[in-house]
Amino acid sequence: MTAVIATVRIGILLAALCCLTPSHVRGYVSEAGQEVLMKMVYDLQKDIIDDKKKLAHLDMVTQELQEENKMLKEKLKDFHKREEKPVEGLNKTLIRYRRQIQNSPGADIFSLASGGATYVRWGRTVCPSGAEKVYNGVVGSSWYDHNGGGATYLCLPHDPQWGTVTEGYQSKSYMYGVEFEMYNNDPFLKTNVDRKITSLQDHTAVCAVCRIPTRTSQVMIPAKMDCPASWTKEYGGYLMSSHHTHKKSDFVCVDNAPEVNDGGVGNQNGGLWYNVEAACGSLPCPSYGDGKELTCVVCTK
Ligand SMILES: [Ca+2]
Ligand SMILES: [Ca+2]
Repeated sequence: MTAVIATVRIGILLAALCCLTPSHVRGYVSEAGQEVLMKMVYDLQKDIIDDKKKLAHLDMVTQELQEENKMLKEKLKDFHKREEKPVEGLNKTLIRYRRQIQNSPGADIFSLASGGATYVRWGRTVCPSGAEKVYNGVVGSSWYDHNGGGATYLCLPHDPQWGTVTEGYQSKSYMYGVEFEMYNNDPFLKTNVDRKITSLQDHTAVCAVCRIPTRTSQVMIPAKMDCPASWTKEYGGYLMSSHHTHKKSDFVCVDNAPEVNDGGVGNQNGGLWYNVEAACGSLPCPSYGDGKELTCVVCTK
């Protein structure tokens, strides 16, 4: 636009000067003055012509650059189109091959390179199909009302090995067994306990440490019963944790149909497991709902 305006202005000036001849200035200035003036006019006309040429050249360069820019944009668009399709296809092929490998006989050979994935199956003594059991045991934690000690739940083996032992209590940090505290709220299936058991109340909790040799990642997802696409569900159940008036602990995913340690039944109250219920407020409702028992699922990939 600036170039166009400049061209128009120069055009007008040129038109005015092109008609200026010695006869126009004769009679107003001396002969010498006329000569100087005409030379100046001549030089100015020459400069204007040069500038016009330069402007025309700049117009041409601008036009060329605009065309080149348009062409580059088109090329970039084509490039993106060509690149997206193969990457998408490769991802799908990779997922398909990974599944084939994981499900093929002798797939555990690949675990030598991959390392496998481990997780605790809270509430069970056995591991899901495809997983190997590292060991099973009973659940341990701090006393439900002690301020200190550990805040996590541990899967304690049945056959502990001891180092140097000093009989009697000296250290002031303790480990207790964990039992279910259900009130009248027991969402668990009873398919893995004695038929006479109608509630898990006061039953000692068990656990198993499991390893999936053919997968390398594991995650516990709260408030879900299914795993994301391309992940394998190991087990699902309900979230449990300590009572809100007791001391803080972590949240664990307890199997949907727990087993219990029959020898450990009784209201002994070491560590205590309570079902975790949703509470609306900062938690978005109605996706969540007041008093609903939160589910959970453990997935591997
Ligand atoms: Ca109890
Ligand atoms: Ca409830």
